[in-house]
Amino acid sequence: MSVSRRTLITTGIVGAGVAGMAAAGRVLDRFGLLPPDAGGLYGPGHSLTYAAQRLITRHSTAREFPPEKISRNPFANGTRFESADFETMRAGGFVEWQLHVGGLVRTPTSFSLATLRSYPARRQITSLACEEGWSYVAEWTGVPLSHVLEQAGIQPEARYAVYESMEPYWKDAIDMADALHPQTFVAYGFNGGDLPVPFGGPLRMRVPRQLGYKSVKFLQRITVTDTLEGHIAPGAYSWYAGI
Ligand SMILES: Nc1nc2c(c(=O)[nH]1)N[C@H]1C(S)=C(S)[C@@H](COP(=O)(O)O)O[C@H]1N2
Ligand SMILES: [Mo]
Repeated sequence: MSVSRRTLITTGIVGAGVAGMAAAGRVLDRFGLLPPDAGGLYGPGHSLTYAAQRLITRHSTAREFPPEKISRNPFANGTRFESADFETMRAGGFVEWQLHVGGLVRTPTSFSLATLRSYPARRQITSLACEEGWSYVAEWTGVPLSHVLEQAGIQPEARYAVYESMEPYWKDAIDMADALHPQTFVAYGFNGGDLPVPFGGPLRMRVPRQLGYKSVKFLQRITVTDTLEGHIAPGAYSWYAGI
């Protein structure tokens, strides 16, 4: 689907005044450009930002860096996750770790780390940028999320990938444009080694085109859906965090 600038102008999105916001919202929705939290905290301004970002960045890639730019002291945020079940799995080298993929897929499938590692590995040196202002550059190794989803078989109604951590609260979602984007990884490697626990090991989502909070750590479950209703509660963070 392509929306030309002319279409946007004639439908009144570009330069829309406050009165045009509701109409613009309907048009954005028709073109799949309305973020699911549009009616919430951020309102029409946020929707227009999302629409503009989507039109401009749908096919763009996050900046990749040369190896010498890898941060010497990357900062691991929120490392206080404590769970007896997690510690048991850690003691066992995470052989029991499973990534469950379900929802709008042909075959709900659970993947062990060994299975994920058996798929063609991809690497990227990208920046993880926290909304608080700090960032670091690291090399991530993993499987493109698109590959994992294709193993389970994506159904045509799919619009979102909802994903959850083993850590309570950490549940988020991306649209299919980001889920199928080649830089969106299910990552198990970090700077040449295994992904360390403080950085979300053994497995985390890596969404380099969005802010750090979308890169959920201790990834256990992905559910493909056609809506976010009933899956994602409007939170403190904006749903779309494109950079
Ligand atoms: N499970 C889980 N995932 C998480 C977080 C967290 O606290 N727990 N923090 C998020 C935020 S706000 C950021 S900025 C990044 C931080 O990644 P880092 O620990 O590699 O620095 O992870 C994101 N994913
Ligand atoms: Mo963050």
